[in-house]
Amino acid sequence: MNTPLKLGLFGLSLAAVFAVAFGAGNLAGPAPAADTRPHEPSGHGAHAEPTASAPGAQVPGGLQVAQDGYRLHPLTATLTTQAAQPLRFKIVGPDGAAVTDYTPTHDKDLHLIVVRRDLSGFQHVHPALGADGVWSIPLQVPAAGQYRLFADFQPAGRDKPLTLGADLPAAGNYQPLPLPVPARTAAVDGYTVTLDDDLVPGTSSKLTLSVAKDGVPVTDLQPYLAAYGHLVALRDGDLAYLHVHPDGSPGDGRTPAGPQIVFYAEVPSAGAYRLFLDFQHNGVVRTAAFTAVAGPASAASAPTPAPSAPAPTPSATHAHEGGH
Ligand SMILES: [Cu+2]
Repeated sequence: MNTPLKLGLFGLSLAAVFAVAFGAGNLAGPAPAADTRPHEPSGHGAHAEPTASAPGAQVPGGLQVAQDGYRLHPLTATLTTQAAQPLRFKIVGPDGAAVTDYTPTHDKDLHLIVVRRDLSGFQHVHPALGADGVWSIPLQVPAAGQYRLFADFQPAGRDKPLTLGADLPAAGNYQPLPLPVPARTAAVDGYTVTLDDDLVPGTSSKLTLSVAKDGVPVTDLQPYLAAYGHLVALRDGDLAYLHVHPDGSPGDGRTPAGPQIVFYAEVPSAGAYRLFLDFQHNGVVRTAAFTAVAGPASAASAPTPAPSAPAPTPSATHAHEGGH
């Protein structure tokens, strides 16, 4: 590097330093490294702000084990297929201590989703919180493999919920299953659930699900988690956990008890998603699962099935403690 250029770069660096130090962006004309505007606490520069706040532009939840100072800390090393064993974990806060105070969302301090990384074996459960900040629940998974845990919670004092994710293995002979093909209907225990809308990439998508039993529309759904349904949506490929919220709540004077349940889901990209709807009828909570594709059908990854495809998909299992 020749001397004049070196000096020139040195001058530019100095200009940047001065620009930052004195907030004088015009001190040396265009100062490429200097951003005199105050930085957002999130660390995003002002330039990134408009897109970062647009729906779907944020990093989806559930992809990180730590975010915004909070960390999901499993205290159990493995899951088991043999019998229910305690699964224990804590949420460590920015102060390094286990979080013990939460703001309930959908009636619960924390929602725990457990699903195998091939999107089979879904469970949505509610662990118990100990005084020491340790969450615990007896858990058994249906088959061996690598599982993803999602903790969906809102620490007290924080203005929005957070979803952290961590992997835990269940030892054994792992037989991965292909993603079920996209479908408009899902059957569970004599119920048929129909998905009436399409996922739209990059926006908040309205999703209308209709519940029928033996072909008759169900109009007496029971409230479950402060809604007539609870929907979890995971992106195929990386298991991004979509933010989904119900439209209306039981008793608000405008939300019927079925047959339709309406949600809004923030769909970050084109591609395939697996939707899991929990709904309660006649005192039992059931889960209907769908594969849906946002954007063109070609957006869904379509891996070629193995020649000797392993057999039957164990249906999504659903474990619930009582009391709902
Ligand atoms: Cu829950």
